[in-house]
Amino acid sequence: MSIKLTPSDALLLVDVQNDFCPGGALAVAGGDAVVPVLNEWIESARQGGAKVFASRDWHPPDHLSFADRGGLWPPHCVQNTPGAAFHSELELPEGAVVVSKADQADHEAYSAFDSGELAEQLRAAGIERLWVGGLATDYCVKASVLDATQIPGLEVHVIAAAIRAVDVAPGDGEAALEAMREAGAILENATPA
Ligand code: VGL
Ligand code: ZN
Repeated sequence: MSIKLTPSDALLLVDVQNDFCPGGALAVAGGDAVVPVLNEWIESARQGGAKVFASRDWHPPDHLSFADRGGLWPPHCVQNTPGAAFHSELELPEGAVVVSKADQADHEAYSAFDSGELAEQLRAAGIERLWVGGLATDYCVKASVLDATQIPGLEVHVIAAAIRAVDVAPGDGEAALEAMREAGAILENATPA
């Protein structure tokens, strides 16, 4: 099956940043493999007049999620560093809206919906279907998808081929898929037209 995107569709690219790709500070196995898949969806969005949103993890150097502050993670996605940049092969279209998150030192935010701005932008644009891919399945993709499923009238599709998990514990990625399905998201195997 192939999907044709329309102006009432939006694509949400979650944290496709260097630090989550091989060689990065918090590398996700196969993280860069989401890029060519997402580029196809981006092209389809361009052709169909769908909106494109790209979230980014955007931490200050003293973010509370970093190990030196007792957090879970090595320093990653520090604002204005190469690790925080989008993957260089990601073909972000003109007019893509960048959503920065977790940019306050004392607040963690895995969800692209954390600030409330994204939900408002989707509402204002009359978006009825949201297509989500990116990194990482078990953190920011999951948190964003779970929040999206709470928006009345929004159909949420997770692009199966365009997500990869951190898997801090084996099975975390699988559990995240189950949680997203349980919340009403559709795990999508279709390709874009
Ligand atoms: C993420 C761990 C820490 C993510 C962000 O984007 O999934 N994971 N910060
Ligand atoms: Zn982070």
